[in-house]
Amino acid sequence: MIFDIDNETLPREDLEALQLRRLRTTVERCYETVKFYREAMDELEVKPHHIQSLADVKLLPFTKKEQLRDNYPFGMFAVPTDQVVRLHGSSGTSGKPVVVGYTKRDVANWGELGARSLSAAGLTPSDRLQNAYGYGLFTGGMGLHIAAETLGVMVIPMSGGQTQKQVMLLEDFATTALSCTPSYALNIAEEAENLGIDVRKMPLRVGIFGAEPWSEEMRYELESRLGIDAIDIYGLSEIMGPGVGIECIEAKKGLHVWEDHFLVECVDVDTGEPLPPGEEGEIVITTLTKEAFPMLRFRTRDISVIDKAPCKCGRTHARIRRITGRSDYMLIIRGVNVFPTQVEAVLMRTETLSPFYQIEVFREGFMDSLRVNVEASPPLYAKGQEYMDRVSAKVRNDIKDFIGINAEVKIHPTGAIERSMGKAVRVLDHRKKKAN
Ligand code: DLL
Repeated sequence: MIFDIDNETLPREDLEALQLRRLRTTVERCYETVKFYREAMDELEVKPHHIQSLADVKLLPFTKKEQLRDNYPFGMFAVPTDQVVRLHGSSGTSGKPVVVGYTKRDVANWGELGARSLSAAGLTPSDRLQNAYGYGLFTGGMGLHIAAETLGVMVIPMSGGQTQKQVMLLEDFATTALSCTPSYALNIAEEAENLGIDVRKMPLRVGIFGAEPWSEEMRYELESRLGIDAIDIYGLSEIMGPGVGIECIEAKKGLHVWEDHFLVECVDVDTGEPLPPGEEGEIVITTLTKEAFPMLRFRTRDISVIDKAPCKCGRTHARIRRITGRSDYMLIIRGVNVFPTQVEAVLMRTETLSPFYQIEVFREGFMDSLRVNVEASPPLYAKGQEYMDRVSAKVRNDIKDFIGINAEVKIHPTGAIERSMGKAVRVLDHRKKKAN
């Protein structure tokens, strides 16, 4: 069902006219109220009135994550802090988070877009959503929570962790939808199997999975083990949180980005030049309605492709292809670009392996090397070392064939690889930190 039929099916011409109006207002507000934007625009000698068409967005400066950090905590806010009713933070690996503020209207818009997203994933008020994204500064928990409440779905605010209890409540509450990272969903599936509980026989029917890259092969794995439709949801704290985009259940082919609220571009990672539709590059987002934390041309570092072709679901909003990785997580192994999701795809196609893995990168002299750590399924492990060596040689060959790199493949006993409660750590990089 389409939650907001008028806006979600706007003819593209009207949608783009609306985007232009909102873009101009946003740029004016940013210029007038945020010192950082004013200085960055002055430096490029661009003024708000220069924005006459959507293509003029390229005149505006980019905003990078480092610059948000430099303005910690509230330097990027475009409203006085007494109008801010909510703070969230980006999941920074270390140091200070990027702090994002929301006005009352921002929170309400987030709820609306979240409701659109859940509805696109096939949820209706008769569903029950078990929300296993973490609650806290991370936007996942609160984001899905307000999405469900706005759509009128019963939400079970479990947060991440307590995996046995997650399984128990899925059963006891007859939960129909589960939201969490795909890696945590796998963890829940495993826990249920260990408890001898068949989730496929439960009412659970949809998974709302995102916050980390995952492959199409992972989708099949989750769909078959949990007996659900697994839907990809995208978002980032700097822009809003979950619900910037989502797949529709009708097509499951690309994520609709809510273009009346976000202007999305795809640019060349190295040059920053806009790319024609259909070409792969870095997604750049400008917010069109945010009050407290408007964002001009945020470099997401997420690699994707924009597709403006009509979708069979009837929504007119453009789609971005499943995000396979971030430009800063791309490994360059002896000149070959590798995303962890490519390795994931190969591993998942190997039936005797269990889908838990972690990649290590080493540097010896000037050479980078890769070790793929993966778990044997219990039947494979039972067959002994010699048999496992054969499987690891096969996987090594497959990685060479499909990705073009040599990697050591180490098969571990079941349970050896750390289980994720939220975003999985897929890569352990033992090289000295690259200058970036
Ligand atoms: O991960 C927001 C979110 C919560 C999205 C729950 C979906 C569900 P951050 O912690 O700021 O926010 O991380 C944002 O996560 O730039 C991507 O690199 C990655 N990411 C998010 N969704 C996806 C996805 C949340 N569906 C960063 N596929 C983004 C691939 C994703 N990567």
